[in-house]
Amino acid sequence: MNFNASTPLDHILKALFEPYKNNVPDVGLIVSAMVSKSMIANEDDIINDHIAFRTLGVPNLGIASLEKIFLAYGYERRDAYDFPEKKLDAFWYAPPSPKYPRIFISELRVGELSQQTQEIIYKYTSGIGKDPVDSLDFDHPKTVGDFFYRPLWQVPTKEEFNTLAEESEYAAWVIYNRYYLNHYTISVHALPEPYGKLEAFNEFLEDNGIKLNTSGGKIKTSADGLLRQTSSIAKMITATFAHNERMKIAGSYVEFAERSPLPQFSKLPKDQLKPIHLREGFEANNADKIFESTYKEQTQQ
Ligand code: OOG
Ligand code: NI
Repeated sequence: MNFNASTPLDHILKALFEPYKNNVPDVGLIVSAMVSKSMIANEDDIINDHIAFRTLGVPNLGIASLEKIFLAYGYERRDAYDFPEKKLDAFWYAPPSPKYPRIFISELRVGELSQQTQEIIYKYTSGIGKDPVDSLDFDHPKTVGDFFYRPLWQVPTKEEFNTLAEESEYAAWVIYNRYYLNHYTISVHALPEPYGKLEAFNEFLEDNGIKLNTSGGKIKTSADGLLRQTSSIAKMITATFAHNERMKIAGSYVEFAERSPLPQFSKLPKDQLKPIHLREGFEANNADKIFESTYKEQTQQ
C-alpha cells in the first residue's frame, strides 16, 4: 500500500488512512510485528484487499450518496448483499486498477427499525436537505479526503446512543463515527509462507496480543472455500457525546483476508498468481459475522 503516485485517489486513500491508523493502535503494532518477522520490508508492501464504510439509509445519505465519490474516481459497483437480521444492504466496488483496494459500503435499512430508533436517527439527519456529496469538487481531492471526517450531523446524547445500540449496534456506531474508515484489510495470501494461510497468521496475531472476533469462529469461510476472513475486535475509543458526556464505545478494527486461486488456476505456482486468478468479491455469511467486530458481544470479551 503506497500512495506516493499522487493521483487524486492516492490522496483520498491517504487522507482516509492516516486518522484511522492513529486511532487504531493495532495497525502499527501489526505492521511492526510483520516487519520483525520479515513478512514485509515495510508498510508499503502490504496489499490492502479492501476498505469498508457504514452508512444510514435516509434521504440524501446512504450508499447512493457515498458511492458517488468512488464512482467518480473509476470504481465500479458489483454484487449486492442482504443482511436480513442486521437490516443492512451492501455493495462492493471494484477498483480502477488492482493497485487500489476494493470498497465495501453497507447501509442500514432505517425504515425497518422501531419508531423510537427512527426518531433518534432522523433527529440528527433530517436537517441534511441535500446530498452533501453533490457539493464536493472531485478535482480537489483534499476537500474530498476531508469530507470523510467532516461532522455531517451533531453528536447524540449518551442516552440516545445507548437506546440506538439496544436495537442496532450498527446504528449506534454510525451515528457517532459517521464515515470514519471502519477497517482496512491485510491480504494474507500475498505473504511469504507459512503466513500466507490464516491459521499461521492468526497465531502470529494472537502471539502479539491482537484479539480476534470469534463470531462464527475466528476464520470465516465462504461456501466455495476460496475466501477466508478474520477480523480483530474493534478498538474502544473515548467518545464525547452531547453535554460533554464521555463514554467508551467501539471504534474501528482491522481485517485479514485470504483469497485462494479459482479452480482453473489452482495449479499455477504462487509467484505467477495475479489478482485476476483469485476469488473475487465478498461473502454475505462471512460479512454478517465481521460486522460484529464492533458489537458488544465481541468488544466486551
Ligand atoms: C463490514 C463488515 C463486512 C467484509 O469484508 O465482508 C466486511 C463492516 O463491519 O462494516 O468487512
Ligand atoms: Ni471487510
